[in-house]
Amino acid sequence: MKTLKFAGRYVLRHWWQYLLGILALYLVDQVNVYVPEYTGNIIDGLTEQTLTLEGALNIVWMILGMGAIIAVGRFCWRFFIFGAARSIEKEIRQDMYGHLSTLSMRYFNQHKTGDLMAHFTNDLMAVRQLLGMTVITAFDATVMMILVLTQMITTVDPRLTGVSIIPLLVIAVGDVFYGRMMHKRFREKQAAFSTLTDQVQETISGIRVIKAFVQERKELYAFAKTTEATKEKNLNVVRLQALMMPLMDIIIGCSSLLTLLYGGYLAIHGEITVGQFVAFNSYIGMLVWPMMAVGECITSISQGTASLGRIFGIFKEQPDIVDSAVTDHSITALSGEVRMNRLTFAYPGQPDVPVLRDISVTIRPGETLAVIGRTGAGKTTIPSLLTRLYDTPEPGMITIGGRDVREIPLSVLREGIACVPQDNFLFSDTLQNNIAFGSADKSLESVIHAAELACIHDNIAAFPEQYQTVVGERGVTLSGGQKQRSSIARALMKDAPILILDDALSAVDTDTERNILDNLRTIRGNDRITIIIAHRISTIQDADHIMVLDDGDMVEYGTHDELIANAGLYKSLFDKQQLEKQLREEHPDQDAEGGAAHV
Ligand code: TTP
Ligand code: MG
Repeated sequence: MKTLKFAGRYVLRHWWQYLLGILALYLVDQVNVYVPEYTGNIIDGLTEQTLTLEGALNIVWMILGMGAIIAVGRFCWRFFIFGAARSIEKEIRQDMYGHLSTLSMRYFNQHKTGDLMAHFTNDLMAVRQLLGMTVITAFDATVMMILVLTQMITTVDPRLTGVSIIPLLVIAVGDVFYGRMMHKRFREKQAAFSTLTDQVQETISGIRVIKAFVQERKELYAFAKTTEATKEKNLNVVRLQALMMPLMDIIIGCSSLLTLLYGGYLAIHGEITVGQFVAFNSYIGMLVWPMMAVGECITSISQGTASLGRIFGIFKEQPDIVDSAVTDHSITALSGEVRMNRLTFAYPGQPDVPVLRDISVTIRPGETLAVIGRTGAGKTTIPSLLTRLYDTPEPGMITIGGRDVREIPLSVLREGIACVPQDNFLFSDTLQNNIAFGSADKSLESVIHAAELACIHDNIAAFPEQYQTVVGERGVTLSGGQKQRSSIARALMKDAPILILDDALSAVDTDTERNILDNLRTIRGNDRITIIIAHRISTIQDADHIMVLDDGDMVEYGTHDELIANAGLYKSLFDKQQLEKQLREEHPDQDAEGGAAHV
């Protein structure tokens, strides 16, 4: 019911288009049914030799006029109703996109990208079909059926009408069953097709792995199986269609035969004229389509409403993380210290597995906090909570300038934090646009300045198209380290009070790393906060505070010297990485890159 109300909101906005379209449709139908009557009049006039040339010409003009009205009318109903359906499709798509982007990470983690994409393609198409073609078909079929039957009964003969429509009723009833069977086969066909596209997509994105493991042949066999299955499902649809057409012809044939026999009998006995007989045959032809349309409408309505339901499902979904009653809109910028107060957090859906336990730290403006720990220790979870991709279970667990993050307007919070995420993502766009992505100032000078600070300028300057180089799927592929540094430049462009680098230097060699860190120290000054997450001690040893995380617990906290003196996990990591460094220096040929020694 709510789904219908949801669709109704969009339809009502276009009510006048529907009204004009339906009026045009009605006009076309009304005129259409008179054409056989006039043709019949000519024939009767000819047989009874009562037709004068002038009378014949009048009728011809009438028929021509009707033809013109039909043509204009057909254009109009298409124009108005299809136009409305396309507009509604666009509006729903736009609203859906807007709504989807407000939803929280939880929603995106729970839904597959492919499913979300299907809402924008298949489901919207079914809705457009429902609001366009199905509206037309349902209205047209009903009106046509009523008008033609009335014409047959009033202008020809009720008995003949009764006899000749019996076979046509079989079409209407049979069509419902046909529709059901077709629906099932059609769904199977669609499912097979989406498996096929999934497979192609996965093979293309995984092509490096397939080649490296020499699995091309195996993939080809697997693909052959899928294409075979798809062909089979397609043929299932075609077979049913192929069966249907001749059956339909037979039934229509029966109807014509009955008309011929009984109608001929009536004509011979003078109960109807020859003209009426001819007109009646035309009417029978006009009834076939409405009968067939019944099944079509039922299928399309069931598909369309199902799709509408799925789309409505997205709109029902409420974003979890929004500005609320506690939000203080007088806060317009981030300032002050960042504090974590006994921070404990578990991801939604796994409340019994806290990934952070009882973490308390304070970072004052001008300071740098480093976070180090094994993979899965909970490091990335800290920036996710700071930027409110997820909310802390209790207020006060994370405060900035003494205010809980929930009290800070979401846009102020996120604009005030520049984050280089671990899975640095570049859009299929130019490097200039990628680096300037989050900032109002998109000038090339500023972009170059940020790129210089992130030590990526020299690489970019060496590309033939420099900052206009398109990266991503349609452009050049950057190395892991180049990507990381471009993402750092993007974050530096924002010049935010809080900067977070999540494992953002892991693919950068140690010399470049040093340069970037020196640059950071210079530009961050003594009023901004920097949080660096890393695996490599060389990245973080100069930080003001170092937090060592182990399986969600803060096992050590202090400066580099304090932690070394502490002789705990940090010291053992340090010793291990020193040893690896020594080994590399003794055998430089084995690892020329000086890559990250992972904890
Ligand atoms: P992270 O905080 O992502 O771990 P990390 O950043 O320390 O690891 P890495 O060095 O590899 O980047 O995850 C901590 C734990 O939380 C981990 O066990 C996985 C779990 N987790 C979820 O359950 N759901 C999620 O959405 C994420 C991101 C993590
Ligand atoms: Mg991480």
